[in-house]
Amino acid sequence: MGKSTFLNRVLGQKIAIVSHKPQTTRTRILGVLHRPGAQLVFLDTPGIHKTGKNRLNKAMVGAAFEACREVDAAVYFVDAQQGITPGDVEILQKLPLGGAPLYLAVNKADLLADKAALLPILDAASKCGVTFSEIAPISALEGDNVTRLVDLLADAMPEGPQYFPDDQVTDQPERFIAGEIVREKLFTHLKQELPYSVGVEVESFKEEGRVLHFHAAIVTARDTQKRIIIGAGGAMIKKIGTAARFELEKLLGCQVMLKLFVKVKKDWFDNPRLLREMGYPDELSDLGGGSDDAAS
Ligand SMILES: Nc1nc2c(ncn2[C@@H]2O[C@H](COP(=O)(O)OP(=O)(O)O)[C@@H](O)[C@H]2O)c(=O)[nH]1
Ligand SMILES: [Mg+2]
Repeated sequence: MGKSTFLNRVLGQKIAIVSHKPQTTRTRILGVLHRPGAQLVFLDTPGIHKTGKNRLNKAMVGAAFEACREVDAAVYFVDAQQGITPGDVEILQKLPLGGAPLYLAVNKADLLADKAALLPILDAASKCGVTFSEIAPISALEGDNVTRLVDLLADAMPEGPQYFPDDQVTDQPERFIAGEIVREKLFTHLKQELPYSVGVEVESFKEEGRVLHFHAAIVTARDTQKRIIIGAGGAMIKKIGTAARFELEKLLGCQVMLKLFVKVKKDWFDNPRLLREMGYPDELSDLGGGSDDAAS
């Protein structure tokens, strides 16, 4: 839907990983936008999707719902090619926003050949029974209308203290972001369902001189998956490692020595201890039940 793409675009810097597969984001990602005289704190969340599969999935949906309780405004994302579905309306009615204003972003407007196709979507959204403060067609990827939406959000914010120092963009430690970048490359390079059963555990993240030594374990559930991730003669893990290293060096501005290995831990995505170790807080929720994505 483009929630993470939107956050990165707003901050002008990549802090949330993105892929063409749904449910790439597994945790709540906080990003701080500094504007003269104002500070906007964004929470990017996993998409809200049908749960019931495993503990990780429930924790992901739980994180999205929990984030709603903390915010002064929320933006729900739909795809301009799909419009607002009955599943969206069902989720929207359940969001625990406590009266905080709700905005609808109709994203990927760039993919519509004819902008007139937006009109029936905007019409349907305004009649769906949910009250939106604004329905905004945007392109998170190309930036169309993004600043205008952020301006509206800024106007909706209450006065408050400065929560973060001027130079802080996120609350995620660099070592977690580094692990996320490896996970993004797994989503990019592995086919179909495999990335969903893979996690990344950062084993060490140390600067020595001007070189960053970064060791991470790719955690998977089965030996067959391990073999695919390693690939023939190690080709796949090499490709993933090279892509991750390239991006990390760009992000951190230093040389990175990256070591990746693959571990098999059966049912790690149902194991509370392993989930916690990999940075997935255990906010279980069964509130989900629709099909699409939300963000706040
Ligand atoms: N064409 C187009 N693609 C987009 C746009 N926003 C996001 N995407 C793509 O949609 C996919 C999902 O984006 P992502 O930000 O990971 O969505 P999330 O799951 O809601 O966080 C990625 O392949 C993005 O490049 C947009 O405005 N236009
Ligand atoms: Mg995301």
